[in-house]
Amino acid sequence: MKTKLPDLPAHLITPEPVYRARRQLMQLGLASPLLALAGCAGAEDAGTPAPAATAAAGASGAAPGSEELTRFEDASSYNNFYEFGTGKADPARYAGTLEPSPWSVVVGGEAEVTGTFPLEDLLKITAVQDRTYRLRCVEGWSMVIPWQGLPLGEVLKRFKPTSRAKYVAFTTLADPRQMPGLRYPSIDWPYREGLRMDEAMHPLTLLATGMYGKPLPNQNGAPLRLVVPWKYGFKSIKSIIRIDFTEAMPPTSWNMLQPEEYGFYSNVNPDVDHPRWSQRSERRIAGTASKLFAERIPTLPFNGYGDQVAGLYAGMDLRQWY
Ligand SMILES: Nc1nc2c(c(=O)[nH]1)N[C@H]1C(S)=C(S)[C@@H](COP(=O)(O)O)O[C@H]1N2
Ligand SMILES: [Mo]
Repeated sequence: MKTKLPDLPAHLITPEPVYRARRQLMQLGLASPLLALAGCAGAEDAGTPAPAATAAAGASGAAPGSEELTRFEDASSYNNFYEFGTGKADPARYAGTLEPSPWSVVVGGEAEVTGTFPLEDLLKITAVQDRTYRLRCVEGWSMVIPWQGLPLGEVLKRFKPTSRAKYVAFTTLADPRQMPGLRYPSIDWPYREGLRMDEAMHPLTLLATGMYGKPLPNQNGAPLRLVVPWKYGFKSIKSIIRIDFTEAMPPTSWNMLQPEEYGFYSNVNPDVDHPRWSQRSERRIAGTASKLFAERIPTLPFNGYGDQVAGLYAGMDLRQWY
């Protein structure tokens, strides 16, 4: 059942102590916005700092290179959000026109409870948690981001999916008035993603509402985005307006565009190269490095979360189901 996969440092699998985000923000001179944790009820009591966890992180030896947090400035200025353009700086430059409030999400498909739900109601389902995760883009860069959000599974349970619900499909807003990138047919809008039900219910899967102790910046997918840390970044769909429970595997944007390059599963896998990019290694955008990209580090199977998620794919050929 358990394959031999490297352990992930404890600080990346336990809820991130709030002190760390606070320390980071103090370094940035942003300590005060933390006090305005809108809709972030659970964040303050998510956990007391655990010195043991910090020690374990350093001692595990499994961390390739630095596990420093990516700087907030980098995580919010080097983005992929094609609805605002395909350049890395475009989302930060143009996402000011996105209106994350008021916001509602349509829940449909194979569930007993369906309808249109104001974001505030979704946020009442369960407490916001702190989760620091690696985000690995298929382009070969990665970040370490302290997110705040709701475990997706806790939210989905509330809608009582039926036994026919095998997958969950997610859809991003597609409003040309708010999103200048929709002018270009870079993607068949709206941006779509999907997970198998057990992936969606997995405790690591997060519906993020904030990062670094602040509401999500528009360019990072305000007000609600998915974070699936063991999959390539493009699975982490931004600015979600629709969640559908489906019986069939749902179409997903990158798979529709380039099926040979992007599979449905898209689990981080150094052994399966993207036709245009090797997935063996990555450049971490992190911490105190004076340059944007740190040195190249090896990419880990399932982005380092294999001990928690490899079981979801037991018996599957991961080359075939890339
Ligand atoms: N709606 C939407 N979601 C999206 C994207 C996008 O273009 N549109 N880009 C994806 C890709 S390729 C990555 S790597 C991550 C980047 O998230 P970040 O900008 O918060 O680091 O968002 C993903 N989610
Ligand atoms: Mo990406």
